[in-house]
Amino acid sequence: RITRYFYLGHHAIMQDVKDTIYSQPQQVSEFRFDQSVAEVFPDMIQRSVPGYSTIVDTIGQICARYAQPDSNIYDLGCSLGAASLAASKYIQSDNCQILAIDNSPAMAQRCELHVQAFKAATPISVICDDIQNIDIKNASCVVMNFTLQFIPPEQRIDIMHKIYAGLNPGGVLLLSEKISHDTEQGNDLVIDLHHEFKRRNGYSELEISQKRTALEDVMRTETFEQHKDRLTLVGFTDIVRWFTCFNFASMVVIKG
Ligand code: GEK
Repeated sequence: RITRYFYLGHHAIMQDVKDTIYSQPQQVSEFRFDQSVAEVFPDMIQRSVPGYSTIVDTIGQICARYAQPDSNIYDLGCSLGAASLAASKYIQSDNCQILAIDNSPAMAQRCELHVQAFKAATPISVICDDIQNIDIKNASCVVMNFTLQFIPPEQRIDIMHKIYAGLNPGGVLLLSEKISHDTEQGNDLVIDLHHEFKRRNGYSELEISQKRTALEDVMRTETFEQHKDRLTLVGFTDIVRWFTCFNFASMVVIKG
């Protein structure tokens, strides 16, 4: 296989490993962010999440808009650091630092390599730990790009309280999630459209159905209303849904 440049968000990575994890029939076990997933992650997320590159690049731009001088930017569930790298590329405010956190050692190790390769303008520190253990303080931006969906639902409220408390006034949470539609008919439609997106990106029926089984108990989606209610409950005053494609949404959630 010839090595080509691969795009992680808008960042060229010299690696092009195709995701074939579910291409053969298998006894499907629960999805984990292990070494085999980390190796194929850029290909996997690009072919699975509609608008991923646009979302990552725009997160960088939004971080630049809200980054306050002398503050922290958190990227919770950073995987290989796509959002951190985009933020680092665009942030102009002085003396900011980006804290990129992931509890998967395989992801955090690879993220560290990417960060070192890009010599980011705003420094990025990669931390391998669970979001539950991380203190959020003096934050102007907190990014959760498709991470909250992997946190058990009953633990989500505490994380949101922690983020709200750690954000400075005028700070933002950048939240992207796979969401369920609140009618069965509408939900079936967005799921079908997403599966067609995956087929058109080369995934077979077998890959789509085995991945779905693997994610069943690990990724628990909620409706936009459920997200909105929780965000409002913890104190956020403005939820700006700036991206939607099928069952994927990105929001800027502002602390007034
Ligand atoms: C991107 N944001 O490319 N603590 C820390 N990390 C966690 C936890 C936890 N409790 N639970 C899951 N993760 C990235 C993409 S992927 C989304 C995010 C996806 C991590 C997990 O290890 C994985 O790397 C990430 O959250 C979710 O912009 O694969 O659909």
